[in-house]
Amino acid sequence: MRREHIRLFMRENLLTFLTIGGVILGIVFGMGLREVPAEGEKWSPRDVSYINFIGDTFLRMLKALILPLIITSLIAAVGSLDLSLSGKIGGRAVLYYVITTVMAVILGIVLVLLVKPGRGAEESNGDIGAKGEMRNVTTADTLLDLVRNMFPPNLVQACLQQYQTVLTPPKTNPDEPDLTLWTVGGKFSEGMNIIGLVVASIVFGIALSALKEDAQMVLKFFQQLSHTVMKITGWVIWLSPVGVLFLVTAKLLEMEDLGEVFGKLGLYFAVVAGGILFHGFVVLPLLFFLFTHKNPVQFVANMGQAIATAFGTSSSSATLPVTMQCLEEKNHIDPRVSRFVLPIGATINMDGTALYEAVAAIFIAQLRGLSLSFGNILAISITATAASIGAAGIPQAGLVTLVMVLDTVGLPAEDVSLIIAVDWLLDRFRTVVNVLGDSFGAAIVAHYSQNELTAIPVTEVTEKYQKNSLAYSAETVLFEERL
Ligand code: 7O9
Repeated sequence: MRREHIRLFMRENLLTFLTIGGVILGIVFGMGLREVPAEGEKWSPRDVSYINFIGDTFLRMLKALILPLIITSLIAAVGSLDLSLSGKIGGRAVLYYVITTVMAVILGIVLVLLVKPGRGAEESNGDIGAKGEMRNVTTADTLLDLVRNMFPPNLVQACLQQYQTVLTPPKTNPDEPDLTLWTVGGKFSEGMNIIGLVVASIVFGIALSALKEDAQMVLKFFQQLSHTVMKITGWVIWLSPVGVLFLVTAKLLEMEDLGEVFGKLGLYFAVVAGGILFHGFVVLPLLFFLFTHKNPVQFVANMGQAIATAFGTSSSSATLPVTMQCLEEKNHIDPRVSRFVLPIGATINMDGTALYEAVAAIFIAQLRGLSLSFGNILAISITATAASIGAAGIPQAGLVTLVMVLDTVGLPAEDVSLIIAVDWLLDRFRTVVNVLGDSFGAAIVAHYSQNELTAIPVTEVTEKYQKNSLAYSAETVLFEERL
């Protein structure tokens, strides 16, 4: 009886175990292989690129799914709801995003002020790479770019490029320190304009739902397309154990000095990692339990596949297809909610990133011996929240958003280099919690929207969902009968 129970459990979660095993093996191999080259030497970039090859191929497949997935899911989900209900669901999601992001930032700030990792820490001398480029941005321009990118003039171009304000120094004084005196221009730079595509897909979905029967075929088309993408996701997911293994191994081989993570920057690392994990694995599960009265441990366990993929890829957008699969197939969240709120969450809800940016800015200020007023700390919290919301809409985000936060307290962009040595590892933790935050959000919103959702007619999307949960309960019943 017991054995049967365990076997069924193992079979259902085989892939998750394998993927978590892949992450662990990746760490073991990475650490082990680092010792192979002679003392003081390391693996050549070419060797690392061969090891990374398999992981990179897996990542490419996941990334290929993002564009079709977000467009079709948003259109299908919003199109199958009426305007007022999608407004309510969207509103609830955004409310959740803002509240949890602010909670994450406050948690981070409290921790960094209590622990003071910057007092007494030595300065590390990481490489100052992007220095020259990072200097010429102002926070105002960056936020305006975000809004501009919401309304792309050309939707095909939006799949490839996003708009970026560029500042050029006055000819008379190329070293002019005051950026407001620089000439303002603009250009399109590499990278999908995700905010623009999300907005356009939502508008398209609203139009479909407004047209009702007149657009039934188009709606059905997008719903079926969205299923098709999820089908492919189901195949790609089987590659994740091997994919994450090689991604993690290659990353560990590529890193200069692991000593720095646990040495000079150790306390900083501990504050960020501790804060992020506490938020994702204690605060959010508690909120989930308070709001839904469901078991958060089971919920998180069901997201295992997505968590392992997030850690392996350090990209919540590449993990999005997996997150959606876990939410719908394992946690049985209504696809009309998950397909609507998950792409939005992946774009604007980054609790881990917000916490990280606030802690990083205060850590650097402590390191520099700068004393921060309450006003400074408030400014940091607001910019860190805004930066995490806007990150996906800002060309070449990543460190630029941290530069914005540093800017609020007058710290120079170059200071980013002080923490770059541990960023690659913290990124993985941030990504895990960003993905968890989106998932809890979808579940809480689905819980509050249950009654309204059952009131509207079943469409293709719901049909599949109900089939799934039927199949699930049938299996459970069968299993219980066997007992
Ligand atoms: C982390 F909606 C989607 F899936 F289509 C989507 C596509 C792209 C959503 C977001 C993006 C995107 O470009 N995001 C992005 C995220 C861009 C720049 C920076 C970041 C921040 O990433 C996190 C971090 O570094 O803290 C983290 N790596 O969650 O992926």
